[in-house]
Amino acid sequence: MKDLTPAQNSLDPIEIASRDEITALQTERLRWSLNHAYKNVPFYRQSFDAAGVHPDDLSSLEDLSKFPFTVKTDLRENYPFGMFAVPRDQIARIHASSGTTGQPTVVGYTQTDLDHWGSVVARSLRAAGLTPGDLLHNAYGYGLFTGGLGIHLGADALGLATVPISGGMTPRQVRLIEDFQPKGITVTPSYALSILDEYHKQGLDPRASSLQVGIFGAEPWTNAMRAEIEQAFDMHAVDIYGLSEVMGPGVSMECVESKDGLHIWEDHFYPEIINPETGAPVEDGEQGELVFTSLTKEAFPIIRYRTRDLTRLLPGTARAMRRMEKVTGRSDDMIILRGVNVFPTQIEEALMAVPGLAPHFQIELTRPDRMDQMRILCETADTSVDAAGCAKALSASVKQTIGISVKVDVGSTGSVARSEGKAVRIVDNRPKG
Ligand code: DLL
Repeated sequence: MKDLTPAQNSLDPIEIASRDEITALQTERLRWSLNHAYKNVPFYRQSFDAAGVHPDDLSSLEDLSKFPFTVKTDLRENYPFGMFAVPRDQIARIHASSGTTGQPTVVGYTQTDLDHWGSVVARSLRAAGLTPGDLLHNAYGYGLFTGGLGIHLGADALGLATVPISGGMTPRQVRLIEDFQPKGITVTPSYALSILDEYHKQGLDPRASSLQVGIFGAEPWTNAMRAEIEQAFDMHAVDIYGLSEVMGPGVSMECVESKDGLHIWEDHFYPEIINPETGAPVEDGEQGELVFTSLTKEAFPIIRYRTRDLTRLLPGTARAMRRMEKVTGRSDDMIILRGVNVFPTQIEEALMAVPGLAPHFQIELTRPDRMDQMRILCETADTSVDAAGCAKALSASVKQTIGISVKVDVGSTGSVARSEGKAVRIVDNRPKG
């Protein structure tokens, strides 16, 4: 793999600023953001008043913990535009979450917000080793989802040439990578695996492709998966994180030269980690739920938003701004099986360690005889593999490393449902209620 480390002089000054400079900028911006939300969004006025706090109560960053949290249902209850802090005619873009679990969450951006979004995504793409003039194959979905259009904004801002292919039509994805010779690909890790399958189906060698870096996010994925993808494509694989409520992709990004977690672009997004049970902030380095406050957003300021993503904060390395560790999972995706907490990423890690298994999997939950049961559906990498042996090896490894008994069904190649965007890892067939 080629060394893609960006030139130090191509970085934004804030990427190499001192901690004091970052703190000073954050404090000033946080004060602005709290005031902006309080003055212009009735929801925040009510929630601050109810908690007995006022934006003027903030004199240092630590004071933020006095302010109330915002959760997904708050956004749903203000559907569609109730959380906007600017008049409708100043909104330049709308995005929304898919709403598979309820009412969609609608977010808005002013032109200035879009410019900021473009700049943090540009910074992220540069951290992945892309430079002006490079060709980018953007296979995140275009539409209400922030993935496709968010990456596109940043690619424009950095001066890349974008192939806006979006997700789906996998044979065409392979054909265009082969014909256009992009240097980078932006895609969910699970859809990258579908593209990889298609390479093999067409009898093409993915290691011979032009791709030098893949920028993967929008769903949890493990370092074991990184190793698999890097090996399969002979390219770097780096992690990009974000969520629509906070902006979209580009809230944090892993650097290609260090691959040691994701630097949060702290000049725009202020992170905290809290204990998910008590809501109390925890020290850097401790695991908990990630909470974000926007520092510059005009249309949709967001104060102490509980992401439900579990991670921890670490000091800066390749950049001055702090890192978040690769997300273990969402608290909503945590399965409690007979008292043991399990995340799909743990199953992914166990599965990737069994030779002969393909990296595709789904977890089915059922409740026979009022006892929760987990079944892992996965598949062999090719026809020569001993499926029964692999099933035994995976269930033994899950028992040993996670401490739970699971059923494993190893089907033939192609038997597990494929993703064209975010993978559906858990199929919950337990009785409702
Ligand atoms: O998934 C934004 C995005 C698009 C990020 C493209 C990266 C690349 P939402 O649809 O609002 O936005 O979903 C946000 O996805 O709270 C996490 O649970 C999960 N997620 C996003 N990136 C990562 C990642 C986009 N790198 C939700 N690792 C978040 C783990 C991620 N989970």
